[in-house]
Amino acid sequence: MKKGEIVLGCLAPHPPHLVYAENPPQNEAFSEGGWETLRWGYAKLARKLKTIDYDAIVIFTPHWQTYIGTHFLGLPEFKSKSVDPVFPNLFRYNYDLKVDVELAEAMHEETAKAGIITKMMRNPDFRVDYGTITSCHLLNPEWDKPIVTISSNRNSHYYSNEVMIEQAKALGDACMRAIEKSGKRVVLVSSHSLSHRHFVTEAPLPEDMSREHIYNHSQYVWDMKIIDMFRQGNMKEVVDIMPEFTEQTIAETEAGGLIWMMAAMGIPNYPAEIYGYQSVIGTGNCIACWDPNTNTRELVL
Ligand code: 2X7
Ligand code: FE2
Repeated sequence: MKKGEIVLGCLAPHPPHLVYAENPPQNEAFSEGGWETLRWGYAKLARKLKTIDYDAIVIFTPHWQTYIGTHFLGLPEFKSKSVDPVFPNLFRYNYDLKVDVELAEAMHEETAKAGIITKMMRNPDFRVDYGTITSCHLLNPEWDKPIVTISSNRNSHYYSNEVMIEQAKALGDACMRAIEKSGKRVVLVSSHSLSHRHFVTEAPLPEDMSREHIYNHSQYVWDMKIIDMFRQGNMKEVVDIMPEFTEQTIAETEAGGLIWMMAAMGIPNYPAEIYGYQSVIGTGNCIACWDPNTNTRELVL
C-alpha cells in the first residue's frame, strides 16, 4: 500500500457568526451578511480544496474540551442540532456528518501507543461542537468528505502552555504515523482564532459592521507578528513563541490545535498561503493554509 500523506494543513477559525452571515439552509437564524473579508477568504480556500484529491478531513477543535485525555469521534454518523451556548441567536445548525471511523481508530491506536490517555467517542447522542461544524462547513459546504474530530485535552489549564505544547507535538506525531500507515490522503484543520479578547456586549444587530473592530491595538500587533512568521515560513519560531503569544493575547492556540497540526506536518519551513484576516466580536481571525506541494503552493495575499 502507498504511504498515506497530509495534502494540506488549514488554519480555519470558527466564529459561528460566519455561518450565520452565509445563511445556509442548515442554520435557522437569518442575517443580512457581515464579515465578508473572512467569508470570501474561506470561499477561495474552499475552491482550492476542490482541486485537491483527498479522502478525509481531520479537525482539532477547542470547543470539544476533554479533561481526561484526547478523544476521537468514533461512530460513522452524527446527526443533530448544534446550538451555540453563547450565541443561540446566531447558530442553531442542523448537521448530518459522516466520520472516517477507520482513520479515527488508527489515530487513537497510535496516540495510545505514544503514552497519551485517549478514548473513542461512541455515544450516538453526542452533540458535535460548533467549532467542528463551522470550520468544516466553510471549508467544504457540500460536506462530501468524511471527517475525524479530535478533542482538546485541557493541558494549558491543568498544567501550563509549555506542557500543552509537548502533548500537542506528541499527538501530532502520533496522528502523522497513523495517516502514513492508513495509505490515505488527508487534510488537517486546526480550528481556532488567534488573539481572543472579545467584546462583552453584543451590538443590537450582530452583523452591523460599523461596530466590528479588533479589541485593542496590542492584540492586533501580536496577530500581525504571528502572521508575518506564517508568511516567512518560520513555523519553528511560531512554536517557540507560542506560550508567550497565547498568554499575552488569551489566544485560542491554548487548546494546542496549531502545534498539533504543525508537528504532524513536520514543522513547515515554507510560506503559508494567507486567505484573510478580520476581527469577529473583537477576536483576531486568520485563514491560512500550508501546502506541502511546491507545484500548487501560491502567494494568495
Ligand atoms: O468560538 C468563537 C471564537 N473563537 C471567536 C469569535 C466569536 C465566537 O466564537
Ligand atoms: Fe472559539
